[in-house]
Amino acid sequence: MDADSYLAESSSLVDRYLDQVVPPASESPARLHAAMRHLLFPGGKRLRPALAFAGCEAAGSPAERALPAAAAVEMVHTYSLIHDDLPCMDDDDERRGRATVHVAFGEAVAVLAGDALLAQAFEVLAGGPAPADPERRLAAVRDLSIAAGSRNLVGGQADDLAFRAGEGGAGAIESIHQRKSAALIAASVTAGARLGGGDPALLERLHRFGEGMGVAFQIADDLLDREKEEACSLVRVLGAERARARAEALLEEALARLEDLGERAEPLRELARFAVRRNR
Ligand code: GRG
Repeated sequence: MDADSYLAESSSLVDRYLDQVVPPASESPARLHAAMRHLLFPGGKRLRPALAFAGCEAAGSPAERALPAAAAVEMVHTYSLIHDDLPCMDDDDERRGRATVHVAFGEAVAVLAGDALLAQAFEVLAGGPAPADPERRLAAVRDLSIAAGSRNLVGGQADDLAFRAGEGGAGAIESIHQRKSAALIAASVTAGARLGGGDPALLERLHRFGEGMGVAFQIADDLLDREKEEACSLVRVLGAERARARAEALLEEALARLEDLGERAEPLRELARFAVRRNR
């Protein structure tokens, strides 16, 4: 099992499911539904769904059981990308190799498409057809709400927008990475493991694994995107070499959290190595 084939399988599994649960572009309001689908398909690497499947397997269950979690985390991620690209935030024209949603559909529709994806992610997680006891569903809904809220994704984005180079060092930057990207990564793993029946001790370990690999993933993203010259980037304050070393150290710590889990955690290990050492 290598990360590329796991990601490819995860994509086809989650894409079929997403296609069923996200309203068709033919359904009214058609322009809104087309906008919701615009960035969702064909999508990106589908790393977060893959992490939900791998979390489920680490808990000893077949990956399919995590489908509602896998779809929900990708919907939240896609909403965050749509809003991040808006003129009032990063003002980007291109994402995932195509026009951003506000460029293709206008700003108001892009805001609404993001809003709808966020809301419907919770509908999918709470109500999808795969079997899981209601308490586990509820806990997964709570994990995802916490990751998406003002203490994590939205708050991290707020601090990122306000961040000025020179006003914060590596610690402040890692705190933003932690909230803006690692929290959703960690919630992807734990929501999948919850639907897979993971016990509290495993969930705690997986959460810490996800947080560490999530920060390392964001550092890798900054290394890939060096020409953007982001203010909130560890590469800017530490230089590329030390930033890469920090990402590797975080990866090793994260992998240590999976010790003793044997073969069933192999997909998580492979995905973590991919996320930190990738070139895309
Ligand atoms: C607007 C609430 C709100 C949040 C925005 C997602 C985000 C926060 C900003 C986008 C820019 C960015 C660098 C975010 C950090 C997370 C990250 C590296 C996103 C890109 O994730 P990938 O590489 O993308 O998994 P694909 O397209 O492959 O899914």
